[in-house]
This record gives sequence, C-alpha cells and structure tokens, in this order.
Amino acid sequence: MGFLTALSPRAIVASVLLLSSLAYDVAARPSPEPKADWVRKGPARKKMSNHIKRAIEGQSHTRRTEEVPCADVLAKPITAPKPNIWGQLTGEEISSVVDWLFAQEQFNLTVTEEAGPWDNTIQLVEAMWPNKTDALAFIDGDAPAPAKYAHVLLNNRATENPFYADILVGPLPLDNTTVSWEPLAFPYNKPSGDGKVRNLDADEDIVYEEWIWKISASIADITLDLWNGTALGLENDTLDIWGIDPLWQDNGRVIRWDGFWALSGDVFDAETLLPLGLYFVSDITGRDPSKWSLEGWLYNGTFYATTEEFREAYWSSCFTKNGPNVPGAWSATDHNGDVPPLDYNHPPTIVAPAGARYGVDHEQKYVEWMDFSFYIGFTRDTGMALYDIRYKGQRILYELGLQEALAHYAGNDPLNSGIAYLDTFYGFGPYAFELVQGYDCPTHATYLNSSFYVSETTHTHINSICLFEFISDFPIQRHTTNRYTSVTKNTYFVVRFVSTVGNYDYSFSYSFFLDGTISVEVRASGYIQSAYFAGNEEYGFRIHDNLSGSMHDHVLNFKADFDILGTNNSVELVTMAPTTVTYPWSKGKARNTMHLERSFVESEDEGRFNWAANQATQVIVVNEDVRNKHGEFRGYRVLPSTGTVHLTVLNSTNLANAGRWAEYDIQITKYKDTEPKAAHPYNSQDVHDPPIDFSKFFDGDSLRKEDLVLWLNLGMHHLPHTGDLPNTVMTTAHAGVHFMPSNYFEGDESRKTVNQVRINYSDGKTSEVQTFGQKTKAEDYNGTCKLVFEPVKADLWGYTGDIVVRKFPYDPNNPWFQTGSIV
Ligand SMILES: *[C@@H]1O[C@H](CO)[C@@H](O)[C@H](O)[C@H]1NC(C)=O
Ligand SMILES: *[C@@H]1O[C@H](CO)[C@@H](O)[C@H](O)[C@H]1NC(C)=O
Ligand SMILES: *[C@@H]1O[C@H](CO)[C@@H](O)[C@H](O)[C@H]1NC(C)=O
Ligand SMILES: *[C@@H]1O[C@H](CO)[C@@H](O)[C@H](O)[C@H]1NC(C)=O
Ligand SMILES: *[C@@H]1O[C@H](CO)[C@@H](O)[C@H](O)[C@H]1NC(C)=O
Ligand SMILES: *[C@@H]1O[C@H](CO)[C@@H](O)[C@H](O)[C@H]1NC(C)=O
Ligand SMILES: *[C@@H]1O[C@H](CO)[C@@H](O)[C@H](O)[C@H]1NC(C)=O
Ligand SMILES: *[C@@H]1O[C@H](CO)[C@@H](O)[C@H](O)[C@H]1NC(C)=O
Ligand SMILES: *[C@@H]1O[C@H](CO)[C@@H](O)[C@H](O)[C@H]1NC(C)=O
Ligand SMILES: *[C@@H]1O[C@H](CO)[C@@H](O)[C@H](O)[C@H]1NC(C)=O
Ligand SMILES: *[C@@H]1O[C@H](CO)[C@@H](O)[C@H](O)[C@H]1NC(C)=O
Ligand SMILES: *[C@@H]1O[C@H](CO)[C@@H](O)[C@H](O)[C@H]1NC(C)=O
Ligand SMILES: [Cu+2]
Repeated sequence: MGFLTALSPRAIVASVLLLSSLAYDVAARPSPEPKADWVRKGPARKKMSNHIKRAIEGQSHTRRTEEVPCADVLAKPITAPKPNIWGQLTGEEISSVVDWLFAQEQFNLTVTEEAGPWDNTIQLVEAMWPNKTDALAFIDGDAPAPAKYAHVLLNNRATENPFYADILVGPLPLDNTTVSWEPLAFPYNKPSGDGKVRNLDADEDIVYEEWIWKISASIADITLDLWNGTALGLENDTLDIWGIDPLWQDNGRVIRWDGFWALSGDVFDAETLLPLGLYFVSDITGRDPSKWSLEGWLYNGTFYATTEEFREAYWSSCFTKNGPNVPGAWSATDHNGDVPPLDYNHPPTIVAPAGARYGVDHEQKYVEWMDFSFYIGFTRDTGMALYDIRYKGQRILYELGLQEALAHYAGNDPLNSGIAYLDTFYGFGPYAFELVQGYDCPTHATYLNSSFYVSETTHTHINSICLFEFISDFPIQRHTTNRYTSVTKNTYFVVRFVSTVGNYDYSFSYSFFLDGTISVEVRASGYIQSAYFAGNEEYGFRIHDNLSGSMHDHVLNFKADFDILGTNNSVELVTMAPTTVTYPWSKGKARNTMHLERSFVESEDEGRFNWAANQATQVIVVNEDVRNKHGEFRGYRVLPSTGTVHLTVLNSTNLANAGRWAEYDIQITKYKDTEPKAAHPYNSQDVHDPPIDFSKFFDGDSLRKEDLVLWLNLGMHHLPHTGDLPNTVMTTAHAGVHFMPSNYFEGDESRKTVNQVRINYSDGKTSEVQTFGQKTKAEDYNGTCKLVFEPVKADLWGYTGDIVVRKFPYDPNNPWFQTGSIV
C-alpha cells in the first residue's frame, strides 16, 4: 500500500491530517506527491500519518535582546582533524547508486512509487561503515581514508519466496569502469551466509485488504453490537485491527494473532490505550490468500474454532459482554486539572552568557567540548552513534551507540503474549523527529539535521540532534573546613536525539563530564501499549475502566567499543567480598570484615554476565600493559547509574534466536570486523534462523589483551500503573550507565576548571574569595552584555517537520515537507 492509501485503514486523525497535507503539497509543488512506502510496515506498528508544518522561518538561539548582544551562542566553527568516515552519503552519491541499481537488469527493480507486492524495490541506500582496522589506519596514521561503499538493501518480492538482500555497491564515487556489487554477508552470522533474509511482510497490504478487513466485515453484526463500530478499512472506521510482532514462525507455518482496538477519534494518539478484548488467529503461510485460513476467535478467555461457533455463542443468552475502553480526558496529553500554585509563572531557565563553549564542524559532524572530541554518525536502523571519542587526544571509545531496542510483553491474551518488538525493524533514524527547542533541549543548544533514505528520496529531519552544555544543580566537588570552603561547578556536555517508534518515545543522551566521565542514558515516554483487562491480573495492574497496563520489559543494547590506551584491553573484575581473617595484630581473633578479590574475564566463555548483587563487583576495562606510577592498571570503569535490566523471559518463545543480545546485562567479545552489530533489523523475519544470532559471538576467544567490545543492556521492567496515563513519564522511565576513569589519571581532572571558588573565613569574616581568574563581571563581556530575560524566546513557529528530496530522478531543487510516523 502506498503513501496515499496507507491511511485508509487507519485513524480518522490521520486522514484529517492527510487532507491538510495534500492541500499544502498541491499548492507547493506542481508535480504529484510520490507514494512513499517508506515506513517498514509491521503487523502492529505499521502506520504513518502525515502532517505539514510551516515553512522554515529560521531559528532563534538567543534569549537576549538585540541591544545587548553578548557572545555568539552558536557553536564555534572548527575543522575536524580528519573527514568523518562514519557520516552519511551525499545526495549525489545516493542518486548515483540508485541510478546504477535501476540500470542493472539482474535486480529487476521497480520504482517504489509504482511498485506492487510482486515487484522488487530498493529499501535502503546508506553509507557502508568502514572496518575498524582500515578506520584506525586512517584516523591514527597516514593511511588514506577507507574506500567508500554504499550499503544497499533490496526488497525482492517478485518471487514466491520474498526476501531482503543486503548488498554492497561501490566504490564511491561510482565510476562505470570500476563499480561492482557483492552480497553483504560478512557482518551477519546466519549459516547460509548469503546476506539474505526472508520477508514475511511482503503481502502486508493484501493481508489487510484481502483478509483482515473481510474477516472483520464478517462479524460486523457483533462489532456493531459490542462497540457500535466497524473495522472495514474505510476512512470512517471507528475500530482498528492489528496484532503480534514477530509473527509466530513454527513448523514452517506463519501465524498471526490480531486484536480489535478503538480508534481514539480525537487528535490524540491514544489507540494503544483502547484495546477491546477480541482476537482472531490466521494462518497466512505463503503468498496465496486463497490458501490462508482463519483458525479461530478468542473473547474473554474462551476460544471459538470458527466464526459460526463464535457468532452462535455471542448471540446466545448466556454470553458475557464486557465494556469497551473509551478515550477521554484521561487519554489526552493536554493540560488537564487544577493548575498547581504559582505554576503560571515562568520556571527557572538556563542561559549561556559567554556563548557556546564548544566547537562543531557541521560539515563533518565533529564536536569538541573542553578536552573531549568525537564524531557523529547516523543510520536508518539505530539513529545517532558516536565515534572516536577522545579525551585530551587519547581515544577512550572507538564506537558508542544503540544496537537494538526490545519491548517484550506478556499477557493472558495471545496478542500481548505474542508481542516482542525489535524496534530497528521500524528504525530509529526515520523517527528521530525535529526536537522542540526549550523543551527537548535548551534553547541555546546547537541543532544538527539527520537524514535517511526512503523510496528514492532522502528525508531530512531538521534539528533532530542537539548539542549543549548544561550545569547540574549540584557541584562536582565541595569541601568545608573551619577556615575555608571549596566548591566546583558541575558543567557537562550533552548530545541527544529522540526517536518516536510508534506509541513510544525514546530519548538518548550521551554526556561528558569534567572529571573525564562519559554517560549513556535512555529515557522513555509516549503512550504505553496496554491490554484488555479481562483475566489479565497476573500480567498487569488494572489502570482504567476495562484496561490493564500490560507488563513488559524494555531492553536496549548499546555497543561500547573501548580502546583504553590502544586496543590491547582486558576487563578486570574487582569485587568487595565479605571475609573472615585472623591478622598478626588481631590477638589471635578472627575478624569478620571484607576485602578485595581481583580477577580478569579470561575469555568469551565468561563473557556474558549480570551486575553483581549489591553492586559488589567493579567492571574495569584496563590496559594491562599500562600501569600508572603506583603500579595499578589504567582503565575506565563501567557502572550502572540507575537500575537497569536484561530480559526477564528465558529463551523467549516470541524471539527464539532473534534477541539473544537481551539475555545478560554485560556481554564482552573480542572485536571482529565480522561482528560489527548485535542485531539485524530483520531478525524478526526469521526468529529461529535470524541474520544475526548474538549468542554465536561467544565462541571462546581470549579476552586478555585484546580489542574488546562491551555490549551493554539498559532498560526498564515496565509495569504501567495509573501514572502512565496518558503518557509514561521520564522521571523514572530512565536507565543509564557511566564510564568513569579508574586510576586512569593521576588525580581528578575537574581540578583543571577555573569555575570553582575557595572562600576563606574566620571569626565571622570572609578573608579571601578566590575565583581563579573566572570572568565574573559585565565588563568581562565587553561592558555591554546583560542578561535580559524574555520568556519564550524559542521560535516554535519555526518547527517544520521533515524535508524530502527526490533521488530518482534526482531533483535537489524541489524539496517538500512530509513527516511520517507509525501510529
Ligand atoms: C521482474 O519483476 C517483475 C515484476 O516487477 C516480474 O513480473 C518478473 O517476472 C521479474 N523478472 C524476473 C526475470 O524475475
Ligand atoms: C559511463 O559513464 C559515462 C558518463 O559518466 C557514460 O557516458 C557512458 O555511457 C557510461 N558507460 C557505460 C558502459 O555505461
Ligand atoms: C453509533 O455510531 C454512529 C456512527 O458512528 C453514531 O452516529 C451513533 O450516535 C452511535 N450510537 C451510539 C449509541 O453511540
Ligand atoms: C462509512 O463510509 C462508507 C463508504 O463511504 C459508507 O457506505 C458508510 O455508510 C459510512 N458509515 C458511516 C457509519 O458513516
Ligand atoms: C467474562 O468476563 C467477566 C468479567 O466481566 C467475568 O466475570 C466472567 O467470568 C468472564 N466469563 C467467561 C466465560 O470467561
Ligand atoms: C468497562 O468500562 C465501562 C466504561 O467505559 C464501564 O461502564 C464498565 O463497567 C466496565 N466494565 C467492567 C466489567 O468493569
Ligand atoms: C538543516 O536543514 C535546513 C533545511 O535544509 C538547512 O537550512 C540548515 O542549514 C541545516 N542545518 C545544518 C546544521 O546543516
Ligand atoms: C598488543 O599486543 C600484541 C600481542 O598480543 C603485541 O604484539 C602488540 O605490540 C601490543 N600492542 C601494544 C600497543 O602494546
Ligand atoms: C529454547 O526453547 C526451545 C523451544 O522450547 C528449545 O527447543 C531450545 O532448546 C531452548 N533453547 C535453550 C537455549 O534453552
Ligand atoms: C571488512 O572485513 C570483512 C571481514 O574480515 C571482510 O570480509 C571485508 O572484505 C572487509 N572490507 C573491506 C572493505 O576491506
Ligand atoms: C586561604 O586559605 C587557603 C587554604 O587554607 C590558604 O592557603 C590561604 O593562604 C588563605 N588565604 C588567606 C588570605 O587567608
Ligand atoms: C569589544 O567591543 C569592541 C567594540 O564593539 C570590539 O572592537 C572588541 O573586539 C570587543 N572585544 C571583545 C573581547 O569582544
Ligand atoms: Cu514501557
């Protein structure tokens, strides 16, 4: 189903938005809008809506009046030491690859806009990541930049057995005497090793048009009686139908369970709060709908093998009809309720009076703050990642970024029991929407764009990555004596992006601190996906009229490729353990006390483990060849900064081998070019034989003095309660990990900031205030700079949504606005 028709089975909301967007587009562009089949549809999170925002009006970074310009708040322009080899392809490069692909008869490609379910299309064109050995030779040595290739994903549907194929095309820039392609298989560990994975969604549109809506129509008498509504795939539907993800994949069969949901009927995206409690199961194996079969209905815990059986029971006198979930103020996110005291007054705000204290190379997406530097990469699957993170010129991490995010549900009904979203299927890149200044990030932040390929176009999310310096509400250091007090400000630097994958919003922040610490944090908000209440007590709190807050685990995997003083690294475990010792000085008495137990993670056989109870064990990435002058190994310690989790479910039936990465808190492997990622976005398409089975990484390699990768899981056991209505709040839907220097420096690096004070005092008098040369007076800012508070300086009318540029044929001068989301 293409873009224009994709909304028909969906929300009234979406169709209203579509109408306004069409009006805009027709006015703005003479050519008809292409059908953008860019949302990778899945059984549940399959929808996009579309809305149009005002034209770009320029953004306001300042919160000062014109007559008192202080320093420029924009990031200082700097030049990256080397080009960013983890960046994205240029528009010309993508266009040349797409042209070349269409010219190759063997691919038998159809333009997405014109493609049906039996046509081959281009799913993705992106920069291929370089192998680390080649990358290091370039960034650390004099070697030339690694050759540039395009990573292409073809969606081959012109066959009985549709499949996705990862291929490489290059080198870039394309030259028709040297260009070639090959299957991309080496990063994946599926036994067939051909870079292919089956596509279970090739007939997603047919499944709806020829199957789901017809089944729903066959019980319209019941849906009208139960809920005064129908789900027929029409614009005026008041009900919706969707189901499990991944599909059941057993014994060669492909089975889907679907459930009825109420459409919210207003502008709020509350559908996932409106389950109705009726489910049906279909065997949709193969591509011939005439061979598909409806295998039964489930309502209120009773299974009916046929529609006739269900209808007969339904209209019998003893049938119990349970009520619907109905949207209302409880499911809307707008202001609601009594305004708290003084809340109309503007809350405190942060300003950057001296301007940005960091530098950005916008072209190369390279950043420097204080003694830190790093490059930013961005991909369709996992959004933003950081590369070559250095402190004082010395690399700490080669790569730091998200790998996959899992939301694994459970329930007494087959729908909640069957859902285990692997979100890179949908992608974090396509849903990394524009950030709202002053809300998602401070107004003084620097914003970067990101883009992704879809359907022969590139979409650009404007201002979707933010960079800013902030100051904590607590100092990084303090001490008071009877003669002096010493305190140091805790300023830190943050790079952030937010991705709304369907009902849920994930905010990812990487922060850098004055003591050399780096942190990774994920926070979640948005609408929970809930369950119908009937019989679900064991799987969730009852949170509204007929609603259960369906229990689920969020597990998010991050790759942390450490390089501590080179790549010969080890992981030392230092445990604080209870012990009983008789000391020479203890007068022969045994003393119950504690001591340290030190060991190393020797090999991948010991490489998968959880945080120790009582946080007893320190996990430290060290370089055994580099001891500090006291004889201790220099290293970086990895420690959780909040509670964090791995998957509760053991050997998940839904995931089989597709989510093995979620099984432990910490997993350590020897770096291999053949193991660059923990997951493939289409692992869900073949859960028993996925492109990447993470558990196969653990094949006994030594982990002493090797290039190590830590695969860290952050997450939350989410048991939604009434406070998750209407949306989950980020205060506690939060998980994080710190990387802190451990015997790495000779002392605390934060002593180097002048933003500290020592106040001497005695006998009730201050005798000295030492500020170490800080600029503290207006004159320091040229005598003219005053902070003049003007509320709401961010130009929120400049929020625009995505910009789309056609790549085939390439038409860079006629961009248009179009924002897609999964609803
Ligand atoms: C090429 O694709 C078309 C559909 O787009 C299909 O009908 C045709 O059989 C395919 N040709 C080959 C050789 O696979
Ligand atoms: C190679 O590219 C040039 C233009 O760059 C074009 O004129 C020529 O026809 C191409 N040759 C082949 C064999 O495709
Ligand atoms: C049933 O739905 C129809 C159309 O959607 C509406 O006009 C009518 O008021 C509804 N009836 C009740 C009882 O809600
Ligand atoms: C919904 O739309 C269909 C087709 O346009 C129409 O036949 C039907 O009467 C409408 N239903 C309601 C309740 O408005
Ligand atoms: C149906 O749900 C009701 C709750 O409304 C419950 O009391 C009843 O036992 C259920 N009936 C069956 C047959 O499961
Ligand atoms: C379901 O919710 C409705 C309100 O929407 C309420 O009237 C009804 O009592 C609820 N059903 C049960 C079994 O609690
Ligand atoms: C982001 O994209 C907009 C629109 O194309 C452009 O005006 C702006 O300069 C871009 N920003 C950056 C930092 O590249
Ligand atoms: C890393 O270890 C290897 C042997 O495992 C050694 O040959 C190499 O010199 C070491 N590199 C450094 C920088 O110490
Ligand atoms: C996981 O469960 C499946 C199905 O019950 C079983 O065949 C398999 O051996 C289990 N694997 C592990 C690692 O426990
Ligand atoms: C990257 O490493 C893999 C695995 O060793 C190898 O197959 C591939 O050819 C390498 N890529 C390049 C560009 O050298
Ligand atoms: C203030 O206190 C510091 C630390 O005790 C001391 O070194 C310094 O001499 C004191 N200065 C004065 C003016 O008392
Ligand atoms: C101070 O302002 C003057 C005049 O506007 C300008 O020439 C000078 O460069 C400024 N100095 C600094 C440190 O900004
Ligand atoms: Cu949740």
